[in-house]
Amino acid sequence: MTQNQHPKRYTVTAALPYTNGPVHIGHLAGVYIPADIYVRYLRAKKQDVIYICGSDEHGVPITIRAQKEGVTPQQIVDKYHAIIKQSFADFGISFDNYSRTSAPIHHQTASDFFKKMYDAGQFIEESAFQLYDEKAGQFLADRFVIGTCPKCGNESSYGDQCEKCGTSHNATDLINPKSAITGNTPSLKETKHWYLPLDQYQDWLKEWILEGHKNDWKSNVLGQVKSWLDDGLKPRAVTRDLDWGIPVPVAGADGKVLYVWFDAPIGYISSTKEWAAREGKDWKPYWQSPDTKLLHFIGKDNIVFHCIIFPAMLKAEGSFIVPENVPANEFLNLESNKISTSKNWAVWLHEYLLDFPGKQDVLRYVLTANAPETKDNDFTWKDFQARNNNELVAILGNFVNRVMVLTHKYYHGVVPVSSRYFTELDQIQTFATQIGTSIEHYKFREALQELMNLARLGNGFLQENEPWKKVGEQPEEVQNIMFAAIQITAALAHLAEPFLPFMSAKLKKMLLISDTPWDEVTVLEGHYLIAAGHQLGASELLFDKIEDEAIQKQLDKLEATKMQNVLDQKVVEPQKELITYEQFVAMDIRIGTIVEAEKVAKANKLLKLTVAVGIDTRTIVSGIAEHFTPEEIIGQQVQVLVNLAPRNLRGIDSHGMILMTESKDGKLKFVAPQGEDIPDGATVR
Ligand code: B3M
Ligand code: ZN
Repeated sequence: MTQNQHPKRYTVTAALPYTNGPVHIGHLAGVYIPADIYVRYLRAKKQDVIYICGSDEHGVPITIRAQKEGVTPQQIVDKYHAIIKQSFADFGISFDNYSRTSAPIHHQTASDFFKKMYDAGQFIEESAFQLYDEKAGQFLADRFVIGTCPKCGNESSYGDQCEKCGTSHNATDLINPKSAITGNTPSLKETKHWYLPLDQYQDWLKEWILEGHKNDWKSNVLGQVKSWLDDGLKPRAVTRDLDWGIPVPVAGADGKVLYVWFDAPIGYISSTKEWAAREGKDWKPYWQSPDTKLLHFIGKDNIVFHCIIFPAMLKAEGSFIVPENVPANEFLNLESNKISTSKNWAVWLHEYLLDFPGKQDVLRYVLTANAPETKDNDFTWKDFQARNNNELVAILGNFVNRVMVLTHKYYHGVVPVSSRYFTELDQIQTFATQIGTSIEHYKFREALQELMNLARLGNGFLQENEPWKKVGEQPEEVQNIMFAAIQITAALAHLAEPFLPFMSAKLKKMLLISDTPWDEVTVLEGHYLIAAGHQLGASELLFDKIEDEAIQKQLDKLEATKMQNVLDQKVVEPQKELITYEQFVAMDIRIGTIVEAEKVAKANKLLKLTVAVGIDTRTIVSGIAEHFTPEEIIGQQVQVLVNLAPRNLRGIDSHGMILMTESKDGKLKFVAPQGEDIPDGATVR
């Protein structure tokens, strides 16, 4: 396989998000920001590039969400498609087209694709026994069934894929399968499906990826592909017995739809067609011409589909190119826990913007600086705050602000004439090249570091030359210094664009400059980014400090989510067996007052209480030490089961039991009498 060193055009795709919920920081960090940086950079390099995405509106996750919200799948996809599309736009994710797989053009494209393969005899048609939920009256495909992963033992693997080890399997491979709809153990029922004989593509895949791309694909991607190929590929069903999806376009396939992972990647092609129709272009070269570089940006759970199944489909269909790289990222965690839509453990983009309006670039920055490029990574709000305050504000913002303010102060904002060239300016070109090389190698963290190093260089330059000290005595030297500092500022405005597009636009507006191609972001003696005499615009702050309160608010929100999840999991204990009235009245429950309390040595949970129960004052050992200090419960009225046979706990005889209950969040509470004064010894019945 030859490398496309100088492709004529680029087709860049980002995974189509499922429209079963809004998008969160994990989506942005893993897929959409890296791809966005890449395409923005290519555009600045004046390359022919399209950035393609859309909503993935089929598949079981949609149906499950619809059932949960009590609405139709169509209502679900309409709702989340709108929210997702808006979030991407808000964060400057610069798709050339954002489509949806419910669009007619997609149904047509996916149907045609299947039909062409079908007509060429590329599927195996086979009746087989599949999992069936008698109670729900439907077959259980994909996420409708949960069971133990045959590969890693994860007990909550889906029917088509284990999220823990990434393995993709058939639902019937699951050990101990259960219906996600009714919880029932499914039975087996015969049904006809069409299978893609992946085994026939094994050798080709091996040569293309493991030989041809062993040096340029990321090791996490190669590792997964290798493990798949080592296990040996098997035929995979590409149709399902479901009512939500694209109908299988052949006779005798009533009630069957295309498997979502068959239709979704074709969505990249349909979205490209939609773009081409709108722009008056031809979509074909972007998918069929060997001088096109096709790239799929995805998360690690999508590797097998983009590196094995979709390429096999493209190859089988026959008229398409295959991807030249599939830069997949690992996962981003949130405050040490896995991001989860169902557990609401996420920072939702639309909610972030309500709390941090106008701060899109701060999140873009933090997510890039922390991108899970080679391993899973953690997003924490403290780190978010620190990176904003110590990096964006203190380094980048500070440099730009000093340059703007001083230029306005000394020269009314007019770029001064310079008579001296500082060799520091040579480095601007080096930075542009290094940042570009890092981006081309999908090392976005490294690229961003370099950008910040240019800002550091600017700060160092001002610090070293101290124009503010020389302004009285050496006005000409101050002009030279400020002229150079303005060049660095302009370079930052251009080179920051792929990462921080909002800041870049704002800074260009402050400098009153327009876009410059990446390769021309160079300063040499006699070649400058901003000429002497140019009038700068008004100065504004690029970033501002994020205070502790704003961060605490986010942490409190997560704490509340955690609490809610505990509550949601709490089940009311089932009723115990019936007892007789005699058994009930046999219990002697009295009101008492705790008069003394002390810790029991070497027993974390126990308190030794002295309780006045009217009849007498007695010792009771109670397991409440983790919930109360001795001091706070002295004087507390409680209910006591006084005729419980004495028990010896840690060498102390306990004469009775204090009645307790538990609050929503699991804290023990006394069942104390309310209101009126109740004397110790009063009975409870
Ligand atoms: N919708 C899976 C996901 O969101 C899937 C990606 C499709 S890309 C063609 O993780
Ligand atoms: Zn597994």
